[in-house]
Amino acid sequence: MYSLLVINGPNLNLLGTRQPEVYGKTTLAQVESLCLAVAKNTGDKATCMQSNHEGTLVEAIHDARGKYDGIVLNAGAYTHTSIALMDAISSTEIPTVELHLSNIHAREEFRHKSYLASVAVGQICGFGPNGYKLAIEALLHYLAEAAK
Ligand code: CA2
Repeated sequence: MYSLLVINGPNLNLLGTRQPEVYGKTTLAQVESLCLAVAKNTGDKATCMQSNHEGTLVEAIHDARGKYDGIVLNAGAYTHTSIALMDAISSTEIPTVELHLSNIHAREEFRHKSYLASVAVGQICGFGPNGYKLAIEALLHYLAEAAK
């Protein structure tokens, strides 16, 4: 059984309540329920958290060491700005999948740059809430392969 931490960053608490044309109608609570169900279905465990604060996200990644086998991270806009989050991921060495609801490469130029991509095991974007399912499945597969 693997323990996964699903982290959502700034403004993702607003999911389903604003800009449905960009981010859809699914709420964060529904996304988190999906994550718990996907992990439970494979006999694994997911824990979800959200914060609008960069330092809280950095500390959540630090605290994940020894507690979680992998992280699914939608860092929101910090993806495009945060060397601190990049350093947190690389220093904890916990396999991390970078996740975005929207296809960041098909949006504004400033969203094309991700500081997290170089330290993540991979990036999933553009599939809406189903991306969380894909990210958990990819991470579980990665962990199982790494354990062989
Ligand atoms: O597509 C994604 O998941 C993003 O990480 C979402 C971030 C954005 O800055 C990234 O470039 C891509 C923004 C999250 C804002 O979430 C909202 C949800 C509902 C209403 C307003 C904002």
